[in-house]
Amino acid sequence: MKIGISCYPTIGGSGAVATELGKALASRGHEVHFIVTDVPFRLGTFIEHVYIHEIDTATYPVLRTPPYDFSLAALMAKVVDDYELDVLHAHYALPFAVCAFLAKEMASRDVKVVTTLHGTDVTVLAQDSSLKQVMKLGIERSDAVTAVSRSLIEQTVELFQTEKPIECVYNFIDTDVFVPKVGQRVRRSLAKPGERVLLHISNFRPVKRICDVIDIFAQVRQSIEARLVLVGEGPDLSRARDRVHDLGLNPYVDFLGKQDEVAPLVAAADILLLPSEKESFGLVALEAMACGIPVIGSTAGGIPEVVVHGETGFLSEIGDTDSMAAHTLRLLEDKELYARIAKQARERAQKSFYIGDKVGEYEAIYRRVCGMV
Ligand code: GMT
Repeated sequence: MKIGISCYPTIGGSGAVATELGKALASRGHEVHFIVTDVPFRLGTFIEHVYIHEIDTATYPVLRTPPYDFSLAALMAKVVDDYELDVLHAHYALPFAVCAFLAKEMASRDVKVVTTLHGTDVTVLAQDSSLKQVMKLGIERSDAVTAVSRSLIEQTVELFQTEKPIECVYNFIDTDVFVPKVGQRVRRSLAKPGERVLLHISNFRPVKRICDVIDIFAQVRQSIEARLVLVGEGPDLSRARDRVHDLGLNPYVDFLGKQDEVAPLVAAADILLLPSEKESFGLVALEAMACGIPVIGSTAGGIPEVVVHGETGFLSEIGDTDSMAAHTLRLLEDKELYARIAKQARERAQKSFYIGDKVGEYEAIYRRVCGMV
């Protein structure tokens, strides 16, 4: 099939999922066209069957802001016609689902639109009434809509009061890339022998509760030698730096900034911290599990669908940093418990979130909307 994919190219779970999906589809012989503002961060070098179309936004003195969304929709329509696309897959409702709807109206071919809801498109942006209606249009006019967890489906149905069927296709992981122990060399450069490594990776937005990450670490360090490794950047980065400074933790915390290739870093850690306020899925939790790293997190959104409490990590109420710190210490002080959770985490990642299965689920949806079944 010929599939167009639009996503945010910058660091973030939705872009990572869309890019990995595109690469996997191309490896299965599909022709994949990324229609984007920039080359997606995980795309890497040349890949057979993959094409990239970058948006060129019009500027003109009378325009207060460049009409990016219209340029995107126009480019989508052009790629649909020029390359005879069967499907446009929009990752993140705003603006991609709406632009895909416009492109479908403009194109000469009957292209089908599949929209995948990733999280804050629904849980944050749709709280704004001026955006909610336009998102509802994008969702309801899609030929198929998927969401990355059951929790996100429930929230979408409730918020939009929509009867549009929404299918759950969980995020997936390549367990040949996210492998236990590939981080041993990285670990030696991050921590001294005997020091335990706690890791958090995110886009440092308020929903990630970065100060909770630091508070959990502060409590853990009162009992054991440990370091905190923070990967990523975003609006709460300076708050995080201030908190670390105020708690006198500077010597024990590393801010690594944005990193493209996180597998060796994840595998170098002992614990992944994800205390989010909102989290539709938590791709990083799955990445950690695949590396055999237990997850300590909150029960927000779809996290419990990924991390099974007591089996692949431990979950606590949002904001309960005492409980999260206690779970972390228990895991780090009980070798047998740690080994059991680590093993179960890897097994769950392999069994329930296998890349081949999830890509197959998307292919089945494409075939169905195109009437190929
Ligand atoms: O919705 C967002 O916050 C953006 C998005 C991203 O691009 O990072 O993250 C969401 O999509 C990921 C991939 O499906 C999920 O793993 C994240 O849980 C989700 N983030 C939130 O719900 C906060």
